[in-house]
Amino acid sequence: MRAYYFDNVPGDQRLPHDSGSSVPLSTLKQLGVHYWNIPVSAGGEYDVKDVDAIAREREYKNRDVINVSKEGLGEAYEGKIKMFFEEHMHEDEEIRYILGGSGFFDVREHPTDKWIRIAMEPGDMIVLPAGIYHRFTLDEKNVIKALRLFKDEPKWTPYNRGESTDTNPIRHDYLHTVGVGA
Ligand code: KMT
Ligand code: NI
Repeated sequence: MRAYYFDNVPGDQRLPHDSGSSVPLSTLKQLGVHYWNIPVSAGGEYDVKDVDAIAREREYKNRDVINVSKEGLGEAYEGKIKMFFEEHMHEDEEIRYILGGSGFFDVREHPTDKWIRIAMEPGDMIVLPAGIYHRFTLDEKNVIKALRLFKDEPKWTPYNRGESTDTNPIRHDYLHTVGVGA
């Protein structure tokens, strides 16, 4: 994993858009983003006990696997790719553990509103807190496979950023948690 400020240069979302300015884990932590590395072998194997330990501690009772690629998503591919890259929030955490391929999660820094790009590779596990504005894109390899963890029912409804998300109570709670207030 490497995190850096997005360069804001117009062009293909799949390019790195690396401004050259790295973002430390401590900054991500302040934004409520959690990160772990649990190694994944070249064959895609990992130690399930390590994932179970995090799942137990954080009460993620369920999990499934998503394959974001043309093959994995079929008809839904173009629509999903577009939806993932719209700036949005969720009313629950978004937890992803990368098993194969790679891609970028962009999260909004608060209060600067700068994009931080998080380059994810196999072994990287991330928790985006409920209420954070974010988006996702594949990189130029066009494939990522991830384990998704969730508490009960998956609540991944994306709420695109706008007036109604700015007043969403979960967003409000998030801003209080990061300590800058709404
Ligand atoms: C999401 O909700 O943005 C995704 O599931 C993206 C693909 S998982 C790396
Ligand atoms: Ni999301």
